[in-house]
This record gives sequence, C-alpha cells and structure tokens, in this order.
Amino acid sequence: AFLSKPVASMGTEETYIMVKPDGVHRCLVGEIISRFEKKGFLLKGLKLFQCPKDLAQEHYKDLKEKSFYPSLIDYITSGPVVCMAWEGAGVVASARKLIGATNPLQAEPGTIRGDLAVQTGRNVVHGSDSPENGKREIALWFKEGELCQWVPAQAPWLIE
Ligand code: IDP
Ligand code: MG
Repeated sequence: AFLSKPVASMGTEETYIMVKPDGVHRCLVGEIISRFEKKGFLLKGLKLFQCPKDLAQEHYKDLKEKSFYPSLIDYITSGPVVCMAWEGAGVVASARKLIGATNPLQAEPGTIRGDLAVQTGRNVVHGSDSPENGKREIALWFKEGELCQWVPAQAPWLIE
C-alpha cells in the first residue's frame, strides 16, 4: 500500500512541456528537463522531434491572427524540439510558474525564462496553459505507445 498509493495522487493532471529549437541549439535541454525532474513531477513521455509545419500550426492555432504567428511557426519548425509529457497534481500551473512569464525580461529570476532567455520570440520553452490544453497537446505531439505508465522509486518520498 505504501508504494501503490502515490500512483493515484500523481495521475490527476498532465502538461505538455517542450524545449523549443533555441533551447536545443543552446544546449539547455538537460537544464530544462532537470528543473521539472528535481521538482518532483513524473515524466511520462520524452522525445527529440523535428516538428512539421501543420503540427506547429495546429498547436498554435489560437494565435493564428497575431502578427507574430508566421515567425512563430518558422521558429518552432526551424530545428528539433524536445517534447515532454509531465504528470502530477497541479502540474499545469506549477510548470507555468517554473517556466516564468512569456517575456523573459519580465520573468522572475529563478524561472527558466528568467534565468535563460532575453526575448519573447526566443523564450526557450513551452508549457500548456490549462489541464484541458495539457491533454490536447499531449495527444497532438505524442502517438499511442510513446507514453509510459510507471511509478518512480522515489514516489513515497514525494507524496505522503
Ligand atoms: P506562453 O508560451 O507563455 O503561453 P503565448 O501568449 O501562449 O505565451 O504565446 C505562445 C508563444 O508565442 C510564446 O511563448 C512566444 O514564443 C510566442 N510569442 C508570443 N507573443 C509574442 C510576441 O509578441 N512576439 C513574438 N513571439 C511571441
Ligand atoms: Mg500559451
């Protein structure tokens, strides 16, 4: 029971986190993954991936009317991204806090964007903005069979 109990409490919410091409080129992949790992969230999926244009357009469809949309699509498809699915109670809002404000100059020190970026158009990482979008984006970026169900050995030391 001690070992199986945390499974239910971790499985309440999931978020899609992505290291953008600038983060990959700048060798920040390990650093960014590490922040979520150390926090105590559960990694369910992880891959290096060259994003096709239609997927980038679907992912950012809510921003279609924005002036920066074409350059955003060019940016996201310009090189490989690292796709991640993370799980945990409250993971969506907590990941957004770890990531920091959209504009890295306004992001607090200690956040990923606050520590590692200077421009909105090169803000190194994406995080879903709601549990609904977390589910939508994970389904969009991962195929069935690419996600793992597992219980980390440290689970009882993270969740009582
Ligand atoms: P978020 O990534 O913090 O959720 P959104 O407003 O959802 O921010 O915008 C999605 C992405 O679009 C941003 O992370 C950034 O890469 C890009 N973006 C947003 N606003 C601008 C802008 O004013 N100029 C250039 N790129 C932008
Ligand atoms: Mg957003």
